[in-house]
Amino acid sequence: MERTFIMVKPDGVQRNLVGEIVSRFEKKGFKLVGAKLMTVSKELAEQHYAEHKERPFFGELVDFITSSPVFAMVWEGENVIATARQMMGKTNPAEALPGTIRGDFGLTVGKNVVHGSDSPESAEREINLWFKENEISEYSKQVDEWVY
Ligand code: RTP
Ligand code: MG
Repeated sequence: MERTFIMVKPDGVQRNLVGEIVSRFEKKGFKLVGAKLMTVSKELAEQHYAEHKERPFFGELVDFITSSPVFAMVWEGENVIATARQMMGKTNPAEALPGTIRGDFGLTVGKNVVHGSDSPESAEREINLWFKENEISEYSKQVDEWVY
């Protein structure tokens, strides 16, 4: 079953949106297999956003993500990587459709509430970067047979 890395960014935690965001993925039918509130080190932030290190906003991005705790999660389900990206909406909240997380709650490109892996390769890299093996729980739910 596919897994993805989702993170409520510092603005989302500060604005009390953790429950709302968890709830959306839960209600969709995805399974939460890992979660933790954590303060991000500069090293982890730089590794996470390594693909953007030549971009002019890289410094700001690292400063922002380390400025206050984030809520890091691993979600599991069929096609969860692409579907979670749809549920998050476009990077720029001004372009994100109503009904998406960024469309409903995001304010600016920098403060766009949530992060989600953008491909199977990113998902694998990010899950391994953020979570130890013993922080992820494999389990079955009664509801599974109703979902798939
Ligand atoms: P994310 O990685 O956070 O899930 O967002 P994304 O895939 O939709 O967007 P990405 O291109 O990976 O950019 C990562 C984050 O960098 C910030 N950003 N700022 N100032 C700018 O022009 C700019 N462009 C991107 C955003 O916070 C974006 O989420
Ligand atoms: Mg990205």
